[in-house]
Amino acid sequence: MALIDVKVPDIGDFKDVAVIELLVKPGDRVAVDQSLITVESDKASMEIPSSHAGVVKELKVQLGDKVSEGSVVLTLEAEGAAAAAAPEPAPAPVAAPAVAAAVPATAPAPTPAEAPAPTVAPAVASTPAAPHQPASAPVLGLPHASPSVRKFARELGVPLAEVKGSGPKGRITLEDVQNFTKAVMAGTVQTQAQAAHAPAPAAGTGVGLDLLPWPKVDFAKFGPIERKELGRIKKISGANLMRNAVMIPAVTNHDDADITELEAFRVQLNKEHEKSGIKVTMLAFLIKACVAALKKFPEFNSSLDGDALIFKHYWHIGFAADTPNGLVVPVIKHADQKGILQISQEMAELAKKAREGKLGPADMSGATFTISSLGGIGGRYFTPIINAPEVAILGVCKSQMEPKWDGKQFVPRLMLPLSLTWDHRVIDGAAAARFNAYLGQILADFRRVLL
Ligand code: CAO
Repeated sequence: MALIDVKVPDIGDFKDVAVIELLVKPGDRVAVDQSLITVESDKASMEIPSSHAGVVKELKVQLGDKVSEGSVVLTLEAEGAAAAAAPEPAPAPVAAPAVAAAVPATAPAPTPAEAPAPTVAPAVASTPAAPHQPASAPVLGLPHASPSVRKFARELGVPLAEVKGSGPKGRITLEDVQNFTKAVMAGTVQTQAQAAHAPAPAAGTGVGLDLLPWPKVDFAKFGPIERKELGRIKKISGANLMRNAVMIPAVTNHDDADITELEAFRVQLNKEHEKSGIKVTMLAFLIKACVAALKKFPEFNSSLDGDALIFKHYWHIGFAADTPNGLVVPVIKHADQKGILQISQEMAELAKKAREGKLGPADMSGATFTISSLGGIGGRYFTPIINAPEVAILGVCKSQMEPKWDGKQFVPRLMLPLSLTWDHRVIDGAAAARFNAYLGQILADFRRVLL
């Protein structure tokens, strides 16, 4: 094994720059171009890459040492071709530090008060310093932080450019990243990516909703009152509903489906299965019909992931259930693989569990689409709120006999009101209208489910 001295390569005009970070220690195995130390002048910081691959034997610098081109950083037990060859270090890597690029040679160096010292080290700590750039191409505005802080930020997904540094010359410290993360979690700070997905600001204002404070009224002034805390489910679902209502650009399409024949079939089915104890309601047919529509229009069975869509190749249908404690959404898993009777039976079991407050997290997770049926209660149409991260929800109201023109005369038809709410970031109005129309066709002639 050959011992090699790894030296500071050509770093332009900079001499006697301070070592501010040691990125490796004796015993570490390093690759060619892996960053070994960070040095900092009064204008920039940069990482010094390794010229060889091997195992670190001894560090020749300490924090605070001043180094220049040619200073020995460490000795390395070289591996591979370098070990067999002469132990002379390789010439300065192409990845010479870009410190010169940060401050154009002809431009006067900005004072700390004018501009924060730019950090020219690359965003990825394990990547060597950026190639030497022409002095006319300044790389300003990159976050000023050590590689370990940048690595930490990267692991947490923290956009460093948005973190305010509290260290010398605005340097971003580990604590700055931690504090930023806490603030985002607490909702007191929003990242630019979050803001991009947040609702548009009110007219004439900057970023954010800029809403009036909630009205504070002393109700007791007007009559007797009683205060009751919200139940656990209401508290949890309230926060979710609020987020979904505010963050999703939702649109609702209303339509009607002719279920005259389907209702007759349902009544017939219930007569045949009277003894089995299974009761088939319209909701079971709706679940099956929705699966068919979701298969035809897959974006309705997707979720947004940043700028991408995740298409799910499974069809788990949630259904809103009204319970004494509040609204819950149990999920029929793999509804595509189940028949009407099995779906009806599972729905009855889940609805019973829901009313008894016995649903577990597994019963309520994994939905790809939700149906909220008020059919057993009444109403015409409503605008259900999408259950994020799903992208659409179907609201159903009570069916009614209505006169329909068949071309020659008015005939009584049983019409089911449908209200489809969809996320306009994912779905367009035309697709929503087609989805409803297709759903209507299936409900009007359920044989189409087989197609
Ligand atoms: N049109 C006309 N009648 C309907 C119907 C419809 N669209 N849907 C159901 N019905 C009838 C049923 O056939 C049943 O009639 P019978 O008692 O004569 O047999 C009756 O209404 C009651 O049905 P159901 O509500 O017990 O059964 P379901 O399968 O339709 O619904 C469940 C089950 C759990 C979804 C329902 O009980 C429930 O909780 N619905 C409320 C959902 C809700 O709150 N949504 C709003 C969310 S937003 O706040």
